[in-house]
Formats: sequence, structure tokens, C-alpha cells
Amino acid sequence: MTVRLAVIPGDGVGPEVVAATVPVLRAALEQQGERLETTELDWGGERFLREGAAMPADGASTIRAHDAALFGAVGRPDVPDHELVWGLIIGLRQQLDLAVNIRPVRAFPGVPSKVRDVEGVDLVIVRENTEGEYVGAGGLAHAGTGHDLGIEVAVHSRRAIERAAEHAFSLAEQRTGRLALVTKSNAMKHGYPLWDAVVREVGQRHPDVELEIVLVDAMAARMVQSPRSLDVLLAGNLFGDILSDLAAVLAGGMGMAPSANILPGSDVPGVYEPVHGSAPDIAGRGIANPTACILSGAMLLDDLGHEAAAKAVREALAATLTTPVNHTPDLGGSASTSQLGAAVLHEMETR
Ligand code: GGG
Repeated sequence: MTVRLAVIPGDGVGPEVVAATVPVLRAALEQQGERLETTELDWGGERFLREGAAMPADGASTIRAHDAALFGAVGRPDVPDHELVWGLIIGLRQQLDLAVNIRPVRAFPGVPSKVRDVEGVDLVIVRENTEGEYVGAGGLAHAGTGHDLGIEVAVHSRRAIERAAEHAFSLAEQRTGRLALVTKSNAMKHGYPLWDAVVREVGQRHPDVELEIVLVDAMAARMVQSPRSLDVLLAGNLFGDILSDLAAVLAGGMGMAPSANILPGSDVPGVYEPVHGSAPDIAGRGIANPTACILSGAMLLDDLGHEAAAKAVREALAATLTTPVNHTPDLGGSASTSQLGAAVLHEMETR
């Protein structure tokens, strides 16, 4: 069987971490007698500067012609961030209706963290991925008058909440049976109380899952103070985005957190990406940590039914990360992106 993968290296460190990841995925599949066929797409900031759009208008149909997409990062200092983020990753999430963004965070043995007592942390954030504060509703009134008025409207529909909640409950059932819904229903009195009510309703179909509802500010504190008390978290688009960066830091930093943009229960190809952005400050230096991208690749393999290949990638990565000589500078080491990628590949091939 051949996996047809659309590869979007994107901007900044994106191409570097993707280049370290693709050979690992290919080797993992080949070990199982499968093949990886890649189509590289030049979407991102350079294309925006050249052609006025980060991806073609029919970008989603290009992705649909593949089994999945691996995306690096988007963003460059000479283009307004929202142009590229909307023109590429949020655009793809909306066009493909990728309802949820799954963001697992795990503390790997041997990987240092700036937060104390994180051993054994293993949680998953399920982020609603098409609406909320990132739905794109609003406008700019009185533009250029000196009294400019920005209006950003958050949208929370029962449909979007239900499908994210269904996925989060199912995930909790497969894990420890605990789900924390993160909202802010004390200060925001429309959308988040709807979240609370709809998620409680969905919970009635999942009686084995223990649901708690936590305010986002309290969750931020708890994530640092007692991260092991958490298993599956469900959050809207904005809170899920913010909390997943915080969670990544528990595991050693932004270079450690993978993600999957998926439409559960469908055959729509998922878009898999490290949670981190393009990191222009270190781009081109070959020192970005490819772990998040490699783990995103493992999620992709799992979702396509190549569980043995995914397991091989995760185990090789975990073993590689126990040795400080393989750590990139964000983890306190001096390994390069390609050295860490090659070490994972070597570990996998010699197992
Ligand atoms: N690799 C992910 C990336 O480049 N992210 C840029 C970003 O800010 N994305 C916004 C989002 O995830 O909602």
C-alpha cells in the first residue's frame, strides 16, 4: 500500500523540520512493507509575495487528492501574520472543515523542562478548529480616520461544539475516562454557557466519562501546578490554541508538541503540523527541534491505519531523546535539526 502525502514545508523553520521528518516516515512505512509517495507544495509566504496568495484558490482540492498533508509552519516577518495564517492553515481548516485539532502533550523521559515535577505528564487537548474567536467574522469600521474600530465576533454553534465534544468524549473513553471542558462562562455569558450546556448533553451519551468544567484562567494555573491531574481537555479555538502552547512548555518547549487537524469519522485528509510556528529568529540555522513535526507524522500514520509504523516512530524518538547528545538547543543541547532526525532514523533502523 502507498501513502500519498501532500507536503507543505511552508515558512521559517517549517522546511527544516519537515525535511527531518519525511525520511523517518518513509523508513517507518518501508519497514512495514508500505511506500510513501510525496507531493511537495510550495505554499506559504514566498508564494504570497510572488503570486499574492499563500496557496491556490483550489488548495483544498489538491489536499483532497492525497491521503493526508504534513505542514511545517507559516509566517514571515515581512508579511502580516494574519494574511498567511488565514491564507494557509486557517484557510485549509475551514475549506476542508477540519472540525478538531488534536494536540497531545507528553513529557518524554530525559527531556528537560523549565517547569518542575512534570514527569509522567500525558494529556491531550481537543481544540474546536473552525469557529470561536477564529471564525473570521467582524470588520474594521472608520478605517484610517484615526478612530479605527476593530470588531472580532466569536461564533459558537451547537454543531461545532457537539462534534468536538463527541471526539473528546471518545478519546477520554479510550484513555483514563476523564475530560475537562475549558470555558469562561462566568464572564462571557452567551457562547461559553452554550458550550457548557451542549457538552453536558453530549456527556449523557458517555456515562463512563467523568466531566469537569474548568474556567480557562484556573486551567492555566492548574496546568502548571498539577498537570498530572489532567488527561483530555476540550476547548474552543482560542483557549485551545493558548493552552496548547502552555502544555508544550511542560514537555520541554514548543518543539515538542504535535497536532492533527481532522474531521473525525470522515475520509477527508487530515492536515498534520507541529504546534509551533515558523520561528523566524532561528530559521535557516538548522537548529529547530523536529520532534513536534516527527510526532505529527506519527499521528498521521496512526490515523491512516499504519499503527505499527507510528509506534516504531514514537519508540525510536523516545529512545533517541533519552540521550542529551541528541538534544537540540531548545532542550539545552547542541544537536542540529538534521542530526536529531538522523538519530531517530538510525534508532528506528537498528531496532
Ligand atoms: N505549524 C503551525 C503554524 O505555523 N502555526 C501558525 C499559527 O499561528 N497558527 C494559528 C493556529 O494554529 O491557529
